[in-house]
Amino acid sequence: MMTRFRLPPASMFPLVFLALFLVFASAPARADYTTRPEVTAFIEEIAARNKLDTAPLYVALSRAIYNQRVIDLIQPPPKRGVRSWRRYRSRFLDRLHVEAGLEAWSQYEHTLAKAEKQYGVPAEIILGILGVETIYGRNTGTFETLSALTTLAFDYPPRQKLFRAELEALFLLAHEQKRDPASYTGSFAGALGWPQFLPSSVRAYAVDFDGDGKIDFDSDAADAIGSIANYLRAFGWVPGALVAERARLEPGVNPAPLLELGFEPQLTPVQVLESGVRPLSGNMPPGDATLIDLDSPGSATEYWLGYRNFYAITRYNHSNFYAMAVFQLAQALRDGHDNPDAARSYATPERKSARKSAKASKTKKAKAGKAAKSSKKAKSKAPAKSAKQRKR
Ligand SMILES: [Ca+2]
Repeated sequence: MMTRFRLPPASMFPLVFLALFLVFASAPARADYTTRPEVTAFIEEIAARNKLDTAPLYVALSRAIYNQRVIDLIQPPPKRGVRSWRRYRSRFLDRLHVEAGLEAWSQYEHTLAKAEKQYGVPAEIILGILGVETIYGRNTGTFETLSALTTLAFDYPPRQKLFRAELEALFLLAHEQKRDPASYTGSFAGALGWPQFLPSSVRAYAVDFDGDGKIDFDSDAADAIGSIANYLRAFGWVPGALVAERARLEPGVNPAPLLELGFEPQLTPVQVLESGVRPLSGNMPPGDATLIDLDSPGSATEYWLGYRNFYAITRYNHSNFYAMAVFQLAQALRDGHDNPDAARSYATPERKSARKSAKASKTKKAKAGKAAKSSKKAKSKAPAKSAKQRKR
């Protein structure tokens, strides 16, 4: 085992020293961002725009440290895997999220009720977002926000505009909150605390919901709850209206032009029906809708109609998968809250159905009839659930 520690032959020394020199020579250049002209220009610009002193900005940015992991995480994977709604859903619709969500519901019942009353956003939707974002404060992220945002603002050109704006917002937030800009932690992309607001969203939409005189996303669930409700309301949440429901396409309908319309509901109820889309419930609610497709390899595409409130959830994260996971986790929590026995059975449907389908495919020929029966049963459950949702 001594070979591991054997010194390189003498002829290798110059190369070793060259390598070490390169490592140490490049490190300080990265370590101090304020040696870079684009960083000093940024400091002068935001100081002038916001009437801030430049000195604390220089101090803060000289302490920001390049983080390679932030760059690795922000980049899209080199081989983009096939998107799978089923796989995505199973990350959030599991026992952990449902149980933690019900626990949070009982723990923060009064705050959730107050938020629902004030902003019209149901408790389960707020909990759905908190669950998908951080499992109720358990995974708020350990990245030092100043360094993460500085890395993205100056060493990730594709998104530099967004992240320079967020870095500016972080300085303003720290100034307003009388905090050290280096005292914030969160996700690799600069999202903060329980609800994972970017600094600009904290400044625009966060509320001090427990009235203790400060906004605290690190340990104060009440501020997170009130701020999520305020955010959704600001993005058009309609109290008492539907979020989304399953739909089917009439035979021969090409969904592509409808899907191209994007996130924002633009189709009137009449246009939805004329284009050959049918809500499984049979009736179109008032208000505009958009068609949503949820693809999973090896399964038929699920179609849904998303309404204004679904759109509001996509403003939190611009993704149909995200908004649908929030909505379905919310439904599971509502079911579990209203009927604790249902919660126990709901907590593991993914595993149950996965076991069922694995079994069914193994003995596909022998039990073809039985498998068809069970999948029919699973399908017939969906409209029943959305009917329940509609009542709310
Ligand atoms: Ca507070």
